[in-house]
Formats: sequence, C-alpha cells, structure tokens
Amino acid sequence: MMSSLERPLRVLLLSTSVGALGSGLGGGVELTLHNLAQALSLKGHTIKIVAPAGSIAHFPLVEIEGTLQPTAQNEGRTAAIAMPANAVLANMWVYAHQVQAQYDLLVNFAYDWLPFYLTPFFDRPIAHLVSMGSLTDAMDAIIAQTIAQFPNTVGVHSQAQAATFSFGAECRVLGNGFDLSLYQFCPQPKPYLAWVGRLAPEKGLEDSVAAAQITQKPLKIWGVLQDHTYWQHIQQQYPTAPVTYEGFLPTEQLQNALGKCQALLMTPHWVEAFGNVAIEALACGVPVIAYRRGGPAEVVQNGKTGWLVEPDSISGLVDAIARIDQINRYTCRQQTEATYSLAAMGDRLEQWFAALLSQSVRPA
Ligand code: HBI
Repeated sequence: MMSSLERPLRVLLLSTSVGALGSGLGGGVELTLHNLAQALSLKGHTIKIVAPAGSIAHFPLVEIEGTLQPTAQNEGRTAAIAMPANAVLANMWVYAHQVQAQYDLLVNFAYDWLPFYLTPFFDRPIAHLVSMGSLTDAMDAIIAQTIAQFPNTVGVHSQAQAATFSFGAECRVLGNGFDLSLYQFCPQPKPYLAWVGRLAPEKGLEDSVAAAQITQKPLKIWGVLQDHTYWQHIQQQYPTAPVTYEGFLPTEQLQNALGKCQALLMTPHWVEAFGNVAIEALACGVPVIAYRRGGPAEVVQNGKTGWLVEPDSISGLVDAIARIDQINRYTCRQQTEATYSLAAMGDRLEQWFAALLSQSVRPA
C-alpha cells in the first residue's frame, strides 16, 4: 500500500509524442511509461494513459490524433522549438487541460518544450520525467524555468543524466523499475553476444560491431532500425563481422532471446540517460559490458554484474569480452531484484510525488 502518500492518487500519464506506444519509436520511454503505470497501479493508484493514436497499452488509454513530433536528438543545440501542423503533442495537452480536474497529478514523458511551458497554466501539478540528457538550449532553458517555479517536479533516471544539466542537483534521480516476472533467469548461455536499442548514431552500434569483428564472436542485434544509412555504413565498414540484425521484438520475446546471450554490449556515444536494456539483460542473468558513460555505468557493478570499459575503447571491449565468464550470472539477476523491481520503483515514485504534492501550492 501507500508508503509516503496519504491516499490513492488518480494519475494521468502523458506519453512521448514521437511515436505510438508499441511502435518502438519512443525507445526506452515506451517501456518506462508502461512499467511506471504498473508500479503505481500495484501501489493502489488509478492510472490513465494519453498517447498518439495507434498506441497499445495495458491500462485505460486515450488515443489522440495528430502529427508525430520530430525526434529531439537530431536537432542541434541551438535548434528552435519545432511544432508540426496539427501536432499530436499539442492535441494531447489540450485533452489533458480539459480533463485535469479528474486527476490529482499529471506525469509528462515527452522530452519536448510544450508540456514544460504549459505547466503554470494547469491547475493540477505536473511531474516531468525527463528521459534523455541535455540536448538543446531551448529544452534546458524551459526545464530550468519549470524547476525554478515548481521545485521537485523534474525526475531523471540517473546521476549521470542529471549531471548533463546545469540544474541537475534539483532533479530527482529515480532509476527505473521492471516487472521482473517477465524476465526468465537463464543459467546457461549460447555462444553469442547481444546489442539492443534503436539503430541510430548516438547508440554507437559500430563499436560493438568492431569488437565482434576482432573477437569473431557472433553478435545479435535487436531494435528499431531507425537509421538505415547508418546501418548500411556499419555493414560496409565491418564486412567480416559475424553480426545479424534480428529485428524489433516486444518485451516478452526480447527477454527470451536476450536471456540466452553470453553478454550484452552497451557502447553509447551519448550520455545514455539510463539504459533500460541493461536491467532487462541483468534480469535474465546476462552480464553487461558497457562504456563507463551515462546511466549504464551506474547500473553495472564492475566485476560483479559486468565490466565497465573506458569510453570508446574497442580494445577495452575486446578485453572485457574475454573475461565475461568471470561474472556470476545469478548475481546479475539478484541485483535487479534488489533495486529495479516494480515495488522498489513504486516506492521511489511515491516519495517523489509526496515531495512534489506536499509543496505544490498552486499559484492562484
Ligand atoms: N524527441 N522530440 C522528442 N520528444 C521525445 O519525447 C523523445 C524524443 N526523442 C527520443 C525519445 N523521446 C525517447 O526515445 C527517449 O527519450 C528514450
């Protein structure tokens, strides 16, 4: 039941607007939103989700029509705020404004300017779960302004992600939470490695492929093929790498395939806010080999649940791959149960919301 809240909350979750939930275009946010809904529901709170038309959800869902938002990580630091005609993001927040009186709290999952800008115009408090590190000046400015006016309303996934923002110290670090019953522990792996994520430049797939080519260890790749040119270049650059693209799988099938792998490689070129896939792998007993960069570096316990590698060091990856058998696969599973279960995340969320609601005296 509730720990740090007096009573059950009615919570409206507003999705990312770069893709329908279930399309994979929303990346980690899709799973995060679903897990957060589950974590809160298990604590007795009432959940409703607002998301682009075509979304799939396991909770009451309101689908909103409109044009999807362009992805922020392709913009430059000085990019102006982009809003397409008939933006689904704008339409989602018109709906939220109309129904806000039926809820105690709104949670925003979009890494976009509009929900932050609208915060002062709402009667109900809005909790913003920021899903990436600092990308553009305009987003940094509007998040900073929101925190200044409404302290405690911005949550992030990791210290490393918070540290990319000038206001990082005022962000609530939440980690993440997963339904671990969906992830089967696999004690005996098959002789291949895994890479999971959107196939896009910031994810650094080429480094993992380079390591596969050197070690000649087969590497299976799962995820949304977001950037076809990027993928073609990698294949041309590493023609003898034993890699196969396995497509995008929803969680149940992904964990089944991922669990059999010897290790997961995480070689992001940006500050990965958290790296949900690291937890998903660990939950199956799969050790993680990751650059010492961003969220994954706070998840992987070096030498215990995987190996942390000097960022951008291919030779470091090769060395870590050679030592992967030193990691006890059951320790990997145990770590996720201790820190990244739905119950653990639910507690962290309730503490965040209690702090947010206790001081959110809305200006008249
Ligand atoms: N870009 N503009 C925009 N808005 C988002 O919500 C967004 C994004 N790019 C990527 C993304 N969300 C998610 O894939 C990551 O936050 C995980």
